Amino acid sequence: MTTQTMGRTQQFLEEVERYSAHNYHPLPVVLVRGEGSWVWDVEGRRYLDCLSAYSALNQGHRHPRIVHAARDQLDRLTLTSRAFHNDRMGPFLRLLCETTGFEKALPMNTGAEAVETAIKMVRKWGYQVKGVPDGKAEIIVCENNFHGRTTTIVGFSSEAQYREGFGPFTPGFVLIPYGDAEALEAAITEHTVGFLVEPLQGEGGVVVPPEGFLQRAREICTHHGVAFMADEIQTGLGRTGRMFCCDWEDVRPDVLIVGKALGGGVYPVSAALADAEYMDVFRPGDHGSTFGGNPLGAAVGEASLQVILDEGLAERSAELGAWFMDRLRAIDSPHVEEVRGRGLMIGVVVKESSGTARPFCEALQERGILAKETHHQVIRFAPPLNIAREDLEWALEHIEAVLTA
Ligand code: IF1
Repeated sequence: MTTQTMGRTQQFLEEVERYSAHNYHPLPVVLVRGEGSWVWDVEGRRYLDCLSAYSALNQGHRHPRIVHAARDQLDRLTLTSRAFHNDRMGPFLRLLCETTGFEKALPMNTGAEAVETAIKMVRKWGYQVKGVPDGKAEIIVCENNFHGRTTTIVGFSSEAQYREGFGPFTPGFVLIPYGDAEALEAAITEHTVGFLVEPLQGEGGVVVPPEGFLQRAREICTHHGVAFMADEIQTGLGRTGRMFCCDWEDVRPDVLIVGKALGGGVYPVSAALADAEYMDVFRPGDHGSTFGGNPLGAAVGEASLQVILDEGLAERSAELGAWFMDRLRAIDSPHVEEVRGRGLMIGVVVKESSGTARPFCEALQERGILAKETHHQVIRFAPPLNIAREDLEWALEHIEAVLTA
């Protein structure tokens, strides 16, 4: 980029440098418009979005049906709080329960809030239903997990940077290696109330667990009366080629946590779902949030879910993802250790000898492709699930050029 074309970008970068907390290290691109799988920056350059806001844009940027639902609701009613009812929450939760096969849903806003909701629900279930002594509940989690950024959640992260300086942390969490069912069984005590797991680890570097791990963990949880809590905030809603990633092993969790694409990239919408045995531990006033279940979010959530169902985005992710992964694996690159993932949740692992993933992401940006590294070595590819095959064909030319440079 020449200096003058950097003029407007530079101006925005300097403003953000001055006024924003430095809690991210974004690529130096300033986006102004999004449409489907494409975004444009202040210089008028076009990029293919291969991050989808960490899988919150499964339906692509500004899907017309979702934008219409939001615009329509904006002209009617946007927020009531849960002190009163509104006419959108019921239909949304009904569709969500029918789609996921759970009896009840508790609507929240961000993924972390839905994870916290699940933690509180399972702890209270542990005390009231399972009979664990008060204050003794334990929840088992995995190394390399990512479940959000609250102090309770980062307290059970294995990533030093996510914990540094934020203690003291919430007790009652036990770490086991990801994918190790025997370690899960060994970690269970009479105080264990839940096992919280991503069925495929996203931030952990697009890590697919060993075949059968989810099924084995399900059996172990059933046997010991431990709630199987699936965090499908990133892997859910079609991203891995099935409606939910647990579906790959026909596993039904006891608690399902969803977010990100549930809001269709238009509004934050999340939820924790479970059958009455768990959900009914909540009594009026136990838990909630100002915006949870608001009519605007509910209208957007309903449209977002309907688009995924009507456009068969899970099936499309499976078909397109398998093809894309094959093409990525066919690239004869001296830098690639491995290509892994499921559906359109793909990680290209860069060899340590080739440095880190960041320079490859920067080279891709130069060629009009936005991808983000995770954990130094992995280039994450997660485009919208309705991306056109020809757009991926176009991207493959550039990805090959970058990976064979
Ligand atoms: C950031 C990571 C991804 C998630 C899973 C819960 C949440 C997330 C499996 C919390 C959120 C986001 C958060 C965002 C970047 C992104 C991310 F790199 F941080 F880890 F996707 F991998 N469970 N992930 O992936 O949902 O509260 O954010 O709505 O914090 O940097 P949230």
